[in-house]
Amino acid sequence: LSLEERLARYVVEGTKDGLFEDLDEALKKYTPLDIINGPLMAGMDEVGRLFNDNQLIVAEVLQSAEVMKASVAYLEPHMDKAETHTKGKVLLATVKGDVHDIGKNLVEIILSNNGYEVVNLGIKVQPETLIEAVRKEKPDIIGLSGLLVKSAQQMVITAQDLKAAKIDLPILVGGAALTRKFTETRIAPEYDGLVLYAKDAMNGLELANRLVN
Ligand code: B1M
Repeated sequence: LSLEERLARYVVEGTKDGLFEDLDEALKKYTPLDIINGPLMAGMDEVGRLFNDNQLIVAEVLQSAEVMKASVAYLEPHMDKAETHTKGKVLLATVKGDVHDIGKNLVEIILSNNGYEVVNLGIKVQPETLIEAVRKEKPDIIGLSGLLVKSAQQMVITAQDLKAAKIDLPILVGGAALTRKFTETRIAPEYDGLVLYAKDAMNGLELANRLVN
């Protein structure tokens, strides 16, 4: 197998035997983000497919998630860090009912490596918890992540609840179940402030940079 195929395989098989040596090897050729968005994500997509086909059980997907998390943690010190003043504060959450946090945590790493102060509220965050945190932390941007189809709907509800609480800070949304179209036609109309869709973590950083400048 090629290096790229081996990297994807660690994720699919949920094994770390040889993983870190291969990550070191990959770092000679690729940037950390290219490794994550390329072979590791390809592995995760395969896991999603196999799971959908009932060829994997949740416990196995959890092991794959563990490999992904360990890889991201291993690569993190190698990522570019901007030596800048604090650009702004971002409150991050995976929405109510959703436990997926690998993408959100990647967004946290990328934002904090690029001058943002990030308050990560974790997973299954109820709108009320988010509203309380907005009042306490006074962020510049609210970032919401969700991977389930029902999470997209939950973002609509969250936007309505934020609006009812008279909050109109920019919201950045991302996650596999979302699209730009859904964001623009279903979430944004329910909210007074801006709602922007980020297709990946880097795009999240670009949008955040545009928002705070
Ligand atoms: Co689940 N899961 N899962 N899962 N899981 C999916 C999402 C699914 C598509 C798999 C499938 O069936 N093909 C499917 C959703 C179906 C649907 O609703 N359409 C699914 C399901 C069904 C479920 C359960 C319901 C399974 C069950 O229990 N029967 C259950 C849900 C529990 C719940 O949430 N209430 C469940 C559980 C789990 C595990 C716990 C086992 C595990 C998560 C572990 C964890 O996160 N700690 C898991 C995993 C790993 C996946 C897949 C395989 C991989 C997700 C992932 O981590 N990708 C996933 C299939 C897939 O996506 N291919 C699947 C890697 C990550 C880096 O990508 O999070 O998309 P992602 O983030 C991307 C972008 O989306 C974006 O940036 C990142 C890239 O740079 N992004 C943002 C994300 N958030 C952002 C926020 C931003 C900006 C960008 O700004 C704020």
